[in-house]
Amino acid sequence: IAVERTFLAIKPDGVQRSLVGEIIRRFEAKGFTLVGMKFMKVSRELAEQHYGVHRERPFFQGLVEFITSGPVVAMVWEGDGVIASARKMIGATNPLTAEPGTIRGDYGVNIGRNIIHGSDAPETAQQEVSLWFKEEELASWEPSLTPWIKE
Ligand code: YYY
Ligand code: MG
Repeated sequence: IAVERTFLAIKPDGVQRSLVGEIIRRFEAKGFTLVGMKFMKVSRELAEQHYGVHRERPFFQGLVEFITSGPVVAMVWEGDGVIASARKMIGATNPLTAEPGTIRGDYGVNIGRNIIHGSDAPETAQQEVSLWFKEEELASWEPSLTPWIKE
């Protein structure tokens, strides 16, 4: 069976605040595998597609403005249970209520500046991976540490 994959993006605030290394470090240290990454400006079209489910919400315009306001780090990570686990590591949507120890809980105070995006379910993970990455931009590889990370 195919390995589980999720889409993560360090938002413009995470990049501006120099949290890129710290955030990647957490997922590496956890034992997940990076299979795709790009540093990029997000077009309005991509932002609107990515956040399409929120189109009717009052915060939508501001969210699109924010996500297109500066470069982001778009990534695909692989591993058993990575979708739900990454959401836990990211923490609740509002950083003020996110638990300490989570990325949002440790580094944020405002719902509109919550540092990182992570896919919320298998269907959205698949959609978001293919929205942001072409198949040839993803590199599957077998880390030599695997036997030390899972039995
Ligand atoms: O998946 P997650 O990022 O935790 O939250 P969503 O409910 O999908 O909302 C997407 C995004 O929208 C959120 O990360 C911040 C922003 N947002 C907001 O600015 N104000 C809200 N009341 C809800 C969400
Ligand atoms: Mg969401």
